[in-house]
Amino acid sequence: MKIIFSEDHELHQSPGELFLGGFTEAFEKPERARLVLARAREVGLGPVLAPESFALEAITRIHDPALVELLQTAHAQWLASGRSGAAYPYTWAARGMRTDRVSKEIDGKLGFHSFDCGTPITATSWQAIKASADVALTGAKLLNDGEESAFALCRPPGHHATASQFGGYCFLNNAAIAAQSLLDQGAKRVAILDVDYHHGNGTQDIFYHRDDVLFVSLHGDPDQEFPYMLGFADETGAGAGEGCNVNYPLPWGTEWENWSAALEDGLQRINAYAPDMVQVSLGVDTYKNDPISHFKLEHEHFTRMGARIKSLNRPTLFVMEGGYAVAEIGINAVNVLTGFEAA
Ligand code: Q9C
Ligand code: ZN
Repeated sequence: MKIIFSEDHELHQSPGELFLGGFTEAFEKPERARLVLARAREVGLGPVLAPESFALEAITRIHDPALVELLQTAHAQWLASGRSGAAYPYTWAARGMRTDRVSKEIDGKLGFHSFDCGTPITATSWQAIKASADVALTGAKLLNDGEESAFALCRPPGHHATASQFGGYCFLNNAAIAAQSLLDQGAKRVAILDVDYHHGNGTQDIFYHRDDVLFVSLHGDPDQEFPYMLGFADETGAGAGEGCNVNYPLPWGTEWENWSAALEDGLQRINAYAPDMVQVSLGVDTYKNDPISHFKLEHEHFTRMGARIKSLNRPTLFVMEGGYAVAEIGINAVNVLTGFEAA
């Protein structure tokens, strides 16, 4: 399986995040992608390719141009307003406040285009964000050119980002951008299977009213888990997209037995949809030792996950999302890919 990877991911490094009542080291850090790449090389998964550079139009097929511009200019505006360090949003349009206008001040813009405080923008973040989208787009192009599978080793991740808002360590929705690219290159239907521990609220929201993308997500019950305000089972799509959104919220402590039962149901839904292409939003924060998550999957379960995804028998693009048990992220992520290839 070809691997698409850019060293430019290193250019995004969060100075830290709020956690357990203090400001601590960020969980989403460059070492994650380094270790996934090292493990892929160690097992000889396949050749490592640099991404092509795509025009911003591929991104604005999904995202609000105002978000794309803010991601490029936010840090300079932050410095111009007299601050140092990274640009952190900290205030949002809560109920009763105005969402029909955007402040001219950087703090107002950051709040308008984000939904959490854990996703800071540094002076060089944009280069990493753009490279991550290019990695996903290059993967989509490989599938379109006839590859049976590819691994887009994206960082920063993407599935929490909506059309107009960043958050959850995500800035641009790499998976949504890639799926749109597949559709624009001729696919009629794309299924996205999101196995990250957290609900892919951005991907769901982007495609919620559409029937050309089926979104299937297994994740921590939002009654217990980030992002708390989306990802419930009664969210089934709307309008033309009714029936094209499938959520499996699962409780803290979920082990392989119940996780894989939900996966089997999701695979059936994908088969019934008969997609031309499949994408997997590959987060491995379902691992038992993940420091911010509460599922109980073990190394071997990631291998079995990959084998079951192979049963869909469709061209498949894996797009890297979360996973914060850094010492074991390489084994877990690459186990999915070798499990897929061996099945
Ligand atoms: N500070 C992804 O896995 N909040 N994003 C965690 C701990 C945000 C996870 C709380 C979690 C976002 C791509
Ligand atoms: Zn996650």
